[in-house]
Amino acid sequence: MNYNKTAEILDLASFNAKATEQISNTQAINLDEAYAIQSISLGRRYIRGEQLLGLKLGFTSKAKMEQMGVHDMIWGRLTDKMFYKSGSDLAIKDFIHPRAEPEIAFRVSKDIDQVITLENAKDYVDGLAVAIEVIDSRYENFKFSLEDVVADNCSSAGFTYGEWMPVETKIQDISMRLSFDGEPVQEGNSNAILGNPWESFVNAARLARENGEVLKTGSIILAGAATPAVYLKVNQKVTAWADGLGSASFKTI
Ligand code: OOG
Ligand code: MG
Repeated sequence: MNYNKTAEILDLASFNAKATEQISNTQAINLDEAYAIQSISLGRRYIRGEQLLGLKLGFTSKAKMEQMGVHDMIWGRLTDKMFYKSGSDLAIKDFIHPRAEPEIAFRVSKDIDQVITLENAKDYVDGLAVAIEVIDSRYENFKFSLEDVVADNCSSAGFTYGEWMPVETKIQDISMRLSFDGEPVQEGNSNAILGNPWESFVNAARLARENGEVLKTGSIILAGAATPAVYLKVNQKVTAWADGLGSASFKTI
């Protein structure tokens, strides 16, 4: 397996918004190799001037695992190029086959340099927000194995979040919804995310630590979708809402 070549193929597929073949169709790939490829492909983004903004977890809900036919939690990196301010336009032509999913975002309040537990997690967060993640697999037909999707930075392509709410805001057992033009297209409960979305934050901190990434002050963590993702088309107002957190939106053009 040529890690650099595979990372280049995936990075260019993203850069040019043109799908590529699943790696596992032609080559054996294990999870360690997949994370190595993800890291190299992100290195190409940093060279182009992109900056790391945070991490996202994937497949933290059964709904997502079932939708995509995979079985394990994964993590990927978010950069400033993927960030859309809530209320802004998102151009479908910049993506291959984008889908949106409702999420919860955490903002890190101080560098995380030790093990985080559910008991002390709030000491490291100064904001919670409802978020929309836009995922866009670089693989044809949005089909992949767990290793394929990890190498592809877990389909990370875009995200937005609403207003930051205080860390004491309730995020367990709250209703969440994704709407297109005011019509609900997915509804769920935040406990679909690992039984408690704070578990996602604890896991993100652990995974970052295990992989030598420091979660710096101001980093954004996306907890993983509570519901399946839905394909986007042009000319839609896409809104995520979570009870007590408010809403976030963008318009597709
Ligand atoms: C992989 C990304 C999964 C989530 O929230 O579960 C993810 C994919 O479904 O393409 O972001
Ligand atoms: Mg997601």
